Formats: sequence, structure tokens, C-alpha cells
Amino acid sequence: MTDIKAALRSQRIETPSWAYGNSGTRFKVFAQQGVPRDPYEKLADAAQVHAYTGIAPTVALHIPWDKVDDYADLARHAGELGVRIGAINSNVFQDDDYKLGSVTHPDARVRRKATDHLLECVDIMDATGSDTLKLWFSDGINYPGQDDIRSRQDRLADSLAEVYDRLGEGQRFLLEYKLFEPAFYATDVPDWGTAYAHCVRLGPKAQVVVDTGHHAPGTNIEFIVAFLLRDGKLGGFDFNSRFYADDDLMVGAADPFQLFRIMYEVIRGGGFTDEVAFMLDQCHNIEPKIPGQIRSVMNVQEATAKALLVDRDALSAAQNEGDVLGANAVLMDAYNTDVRPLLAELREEQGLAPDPMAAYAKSGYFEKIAAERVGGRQAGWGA
Ligand code: PSV
Ligand code: MN
Ligand code: MN
Repeated sequence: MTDIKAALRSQRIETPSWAYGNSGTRFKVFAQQGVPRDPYEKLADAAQVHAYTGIAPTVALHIPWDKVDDYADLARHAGELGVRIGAINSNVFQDDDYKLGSVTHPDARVRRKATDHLLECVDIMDATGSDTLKLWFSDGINYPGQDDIRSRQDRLADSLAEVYDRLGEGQRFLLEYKLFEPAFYATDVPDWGTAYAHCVRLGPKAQVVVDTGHHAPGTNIEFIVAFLLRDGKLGGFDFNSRFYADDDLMVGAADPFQLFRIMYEVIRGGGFTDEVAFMLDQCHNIEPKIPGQIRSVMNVQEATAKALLVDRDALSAAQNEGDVLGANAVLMDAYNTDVRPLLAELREEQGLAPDPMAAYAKSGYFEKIAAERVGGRQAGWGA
């Protein structure tokens, strides 16, 4: 139990700046009270999540949603709040220029613009001390014949190589894949295999990020995790949960068992380290945002605790004996353990409240921001 607690104390989960702003579906964005008006206030909200969970010390930025004049100053502000800047997320999907793609666009001018944005994101990493660039491309085509699939791969490879060469010491990029949306016929980075192949060709500073909402239904995500980790190519996660497509709901809400299975493969594969970034990529469209993030961090923590509880010796023994039911029982015993008392105890040992949700609700922070912040911004598109 001492080892499990030590491992849990070392856990780090990154929250995304865009989770704190107003969000919705393409049908409606529901405004909430007290949402941040600028990136500085987003960091203040993220600092609350860290204050009550103790394991969310970094915040991902999305550029240009979090554009500021002085990124070093933003990083300083984060430090004063007790958090740090995490991954820098690029955005080559919201300009009119990107209608037919960004780095894979048939027009060299658009490709240049997109790559320049990615390079600018590396400048922002330098200014903020971030070590991770996250690349997601909405690039793809809607109709057979619309563009040449293979040429688009060549253009993608050229841009990635340029960005890779710009990375400094201790910096890396994570390439994110997504099956479909916004493109509906052929996405240029649709799956982990495509992302992996590009990253392998580039070298050790290029790794794959697994967004748990970006697969076909029924995909065995923990298999992908095991495979990438074995090859040193798992750079991190964008955690969220989904019932249908890229729903961006709270991680662990739709399928806590899947989250447990993923965390088990992470631990088994030696990925429970700072080398793998455990990030949330979610929107809280109808629930309050800070508590939504606190709940999500707790859900990851619970899945991790259960995965740490797996008796690996007993599991190996059963596996080696071909004891199908015995092996499965070892895993299920861990999953079916109620780890909430253990986590409450751990928090108290660290000087935190045992129930982060209740402690935040009692703190008065929401009432304060609701009164102070008038005209909060929409996450992303309104930024
Ligand atoms: C795309 O669906 C994605 O998962 C990427 O990570 C984006 O950067 C993020 O969502 C925010 O829209
Ligand atoms: Mn994502
Ligand atoms: Mn997504």
C-alpha cells in the first residue's frame, strides 16, 4: 500500500485552458456565470483544480485561443498561482484559409501559413517553458477524388519535418490522430498507425498522443497504448469519454472500465512517468466547469489507483498457467475495489480535503467569480 500511495502522490494530470470557457455543440453554446474573460483567468480556474486535487499542476494552452502579448508574463502568472504551462496546442483549423486543409493544402501559400503557425507555437514553448507541442490537423477531404491522398501525405511529412527540426533541447511534439470530423471521407491523420509512421520516421522527439474520443466504436484503445509504449512512442493522452463520436464528455463517465484498462496498460508498460503526458481534452457544455474538471481528475485518479492495485505477480502466474478465469479475476478484483477511502486518506495525508468536490463547493470561489467576471468568453471560437 505504501508503494501505491507513493505512485499516486507522483501522478500528474494536465487540464486544458479551453475547458474553463463557455462551450457547446454546433447547435448552441450555453453561457455560464463566472467563466474566464482571458487566459489569465483561465489559469486562475485551473489553479483551483490543482488546489483541491493536488495532482493537476499544469495547464495546456491553445493558440490563438490563449493569445497574449507576453507569454513569459503569462507563465509568471501561472507560477504565482502555483501552476505551470503545459502543452501548447496548435490551431490550424479555424481560419477560412484552411477550408481544404492546412499543412496538406494543395496551395503552398496556405501550407506555409500553417507551418509558420506551428513554428510560432514552438516560440511560445520557448517563452513559457513548455516542453510539449500538440499537433492536431483537421485536414482531410470529403469526396473521393477531391485531392490526391498520397500527395497530402507528402505535404504533411514536409511540414512535420520542418517543425521537428525547429524543436529545441528537451522539446517534443505529439501528433494527434482522429478518425473523422471535420473531414468525412479521408482524414490525413486518421489513426494511430499513420501518426506512428510519421513519428518513427522523424525520430525520438516525435510521439503519438491518444485522444480517447478519436476512434471507431469498439476500438481496443489499451492495445494501442501497449503497442506504442513498447516502442517508446506513446507521448501522452487527451482524456475524455464518449458514447458516440468525439463527445468530449468527462473522462471516466461513459466507460470507467475502459479507463481502468488503459491505466493498467500504462502502468504495466512503464508509462506511469513524466515522459507520458496525461491531459484532459474536454468541454463542459451543461455542467459547471471547475467542478467538471475536478471530477475528471478524480476519475483518472480512481482508475489509476485500481490499476495500481492489480496483483501483477498473481496475474502473471495465472497467465503463464493458462488460467483464463483466474487471470481475469485478478484484474476484476482490482477494478471492483472501492478506492475512494484510500484516496481520501491520501489527500488528508497531503493536507488536502478528503472530498475535493465538496471542498471546492464550500470555498466560495464560484460565487466570487460569478460576481466579479461579467461577460466571460466562449472557449475557443470566441477567443
Ligand atoms: C480535436 O478534436 C481535438 O481533440 C484536438 O486535440 C484539438 O486541439 C482539441 O480537440 C480542441 O478542440
Ligand atoms: Mn484532443
Ligand atoms: Mn477531439
